[in-house]
Amino acid sequence: MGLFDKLAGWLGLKKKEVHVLCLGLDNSGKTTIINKLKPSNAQTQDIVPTIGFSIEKFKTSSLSFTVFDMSGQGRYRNLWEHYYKEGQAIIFVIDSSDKLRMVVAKEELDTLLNHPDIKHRRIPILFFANKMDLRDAVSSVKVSQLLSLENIKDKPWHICASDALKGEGLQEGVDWLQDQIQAMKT
Ligand SMILES: Nc1nc2c(ncn2[C@@H]2O[C@H](COP(=O)(O)OP(=O)(O)O)[C@@H](O)[C@H]2O)c(=O)[nH]1
Ligand SMILES: [Mg+2]
Repeated sequence: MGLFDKLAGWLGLKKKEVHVLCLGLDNSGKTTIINKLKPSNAQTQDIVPTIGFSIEKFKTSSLSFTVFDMSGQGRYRNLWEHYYKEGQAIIFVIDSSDKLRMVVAKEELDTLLNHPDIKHRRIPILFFANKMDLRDAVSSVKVSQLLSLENIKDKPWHICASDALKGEGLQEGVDWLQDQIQAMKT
C-alpha cells in the first residue's frame, strides 16, 4: 500500500483529479520518494521527450503526478515549465547533504515562484529536506533558512525532514498535503 492510497481514496469520493508536481534538482530523491508514495496499482508512464530530460508520470483514481529534474543548465526549462499550468500542488525535494548545490536549488525555487503560471496562485508547496540520514545533512530549519522559505507569504508551505530510503518523514508531509488539498476542494 502506498502512502497516497488513503488520500486518493478520500479524494476519489469527490471525483475531481488533483495534479501534483514533484520537482527539485536531480539526485535530490524525487524518484525514491514517489516510488514510496505511489500505490502499487498506479498507472505509470515514463516520458522521454528529449534526450537528457525525462518526465515520470503516474495516476491514481484522483491524483495525477508529474515528476521531473530541474537540471541541465536550463536547457529543458521550456519543456518543464509547460507543466506548471496544470499543477495544483507542489512537492519540492532538496538534498539536505548537498551544501554546494543548495544555492542552485534556491535559484530554481525562486524562478519557480516567480513564474507567471505559479506566482499569483495560492498553490500549496510541500518541501522535503531529504537525505536526513547522511552525516553531512543540515537540519530542516537550516534548509528552510538557506532557501529563505520565510519569504513565501502568499502560498501555504510546509517543510519536513525526510529519509526517503527508510520512508521516514514522508507520512507527515503527505498528511499536511492532504489537509491542503482537502481545503482546496471544499
Ligand atoms: N542516504 C540517502 N540517500 C537517498 C535518499 N533519498 C534518495 N537517496 C539516494 O539518492 C540517489 C538519487 O535519488 P533519486 O530518487 O534517483 O533522485 P532524483 O534524481 O531526484 O529522482 C539514489 O541513489 C537514492 O538511493 C535519502 O533520504 N537518504
Ligand atoms: Mg528521478
